[in-house]
Amino acid sequence: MSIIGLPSTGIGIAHLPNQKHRIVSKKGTQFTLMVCGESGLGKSTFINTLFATTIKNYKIPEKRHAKQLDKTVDIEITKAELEEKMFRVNLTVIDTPGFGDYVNNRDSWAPIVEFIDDQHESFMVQEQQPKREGKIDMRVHACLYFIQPNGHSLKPLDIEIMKRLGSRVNLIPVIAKADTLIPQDLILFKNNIRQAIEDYHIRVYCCPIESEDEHITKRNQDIAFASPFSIIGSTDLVQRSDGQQVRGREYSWGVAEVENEAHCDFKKLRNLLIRTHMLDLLTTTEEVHYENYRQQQMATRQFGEPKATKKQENPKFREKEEELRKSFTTKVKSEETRFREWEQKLINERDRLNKDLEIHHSQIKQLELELDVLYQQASRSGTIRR
Ligand SMILES: Nc1nc2c(ncn2[C@@H]2O[C@H](COP(=O)(O)OP(=O)(O)OP(=O)(O)O)[C@@H](O)[C@H]2O)c(=O)[nH]1
Ligand SMILES: [Mg+2]
Repeated sequence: MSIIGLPSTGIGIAHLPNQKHRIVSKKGTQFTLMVCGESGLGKSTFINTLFATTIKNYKIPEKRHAKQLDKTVDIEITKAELEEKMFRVNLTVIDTPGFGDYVNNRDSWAPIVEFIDDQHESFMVQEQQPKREGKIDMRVHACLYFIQPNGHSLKPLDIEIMKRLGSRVNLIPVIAKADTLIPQDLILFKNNIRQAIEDYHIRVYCCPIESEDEHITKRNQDIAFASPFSIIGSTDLVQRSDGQQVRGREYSWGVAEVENEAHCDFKKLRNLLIRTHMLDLLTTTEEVHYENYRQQQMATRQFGEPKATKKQENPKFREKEEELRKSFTTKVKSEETRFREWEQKLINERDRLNKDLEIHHSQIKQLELELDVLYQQASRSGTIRR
């Protein structure tokens, strides 16, 4: 991890309201961002894009931070230190494996929810220690939930996961790969998502709007109006028709630009996260989400009592278990069939032997009768005595 000076536009902490700014700037702060959502929606690409566009004066930002772009299989943590006018932000970005890889997707979110709870738990335990300095704080301040750009609305799995996340963390829904939707469809899609969020009572992060400064109120309104934020991710520099090099994705019809507000809301989202609303995200995490967790735990546990380990099942293990159970059942069934066939064979053999026995019995009877007749004839003729 290295200290990286920011360009003059900075991360904006220097513009925060004075009092709060003084408190935070004294110590520097820890800001943790998490991305999650279905597999292949561009979460890892977004992280690379964020680093590449935020830390502008690093010589080769791609080389410094670029994550290998293949399927993310484990929770991955990337850290960077940002500095502006003597103010430090320790930025932590948490990449998570996408859902959608399991036969049974229902619990694929479990490790993510568990991770968020674990950070609250770990902070709470550290607060309960006699020595509270040097606490390690990885509580998630903002969780970006990537929505597939299907043009319809949220899927049942999205709704289920977003509900669970929204009650634990500042949840920020984003529309992935906005370059794949035409502008009219994007507007309709946004409206449908907003409606679903309302209908299903999903709790999402709403930034405060009112301010004494008119410009700030207007800016906040623009940010709030843009949600769910549409994003385009790319670290590639491509050439626009006017010859300018921009970050974006090249198509036969032109270039989809990451930082062009007419193409997507990446810039608004980045501003919200690390410029205009970072402090609000920090305070709501502390005062709302962490406090909720603390109160819930305190209601069921004694002070200092360890958390009851209700181990969440890992979906991968569950699949394996399901596979084993199926193969076991098939084996038992085939053994049972084999046993029944063998039993049937024995019964048939027994019947055959019984029949043979009967035949032999009747033959013996017949022979005895014949013998009797012979005796009678012989005794009549006086030759044989019985
Ligand atoms: N069209 C388009 N493609 C994108 C965008 N962002 C990423 N991609 C592409 O989508 C593919 C998957 O990107 P990743 O960043 O690996 O996706 P992910 O969400 O991290 O996937 P998992 O790690 O499997 O969960 C890559 O080929 C990216 O180049 C985008 O904004 N638009
Ligand atoms: Mg990934």
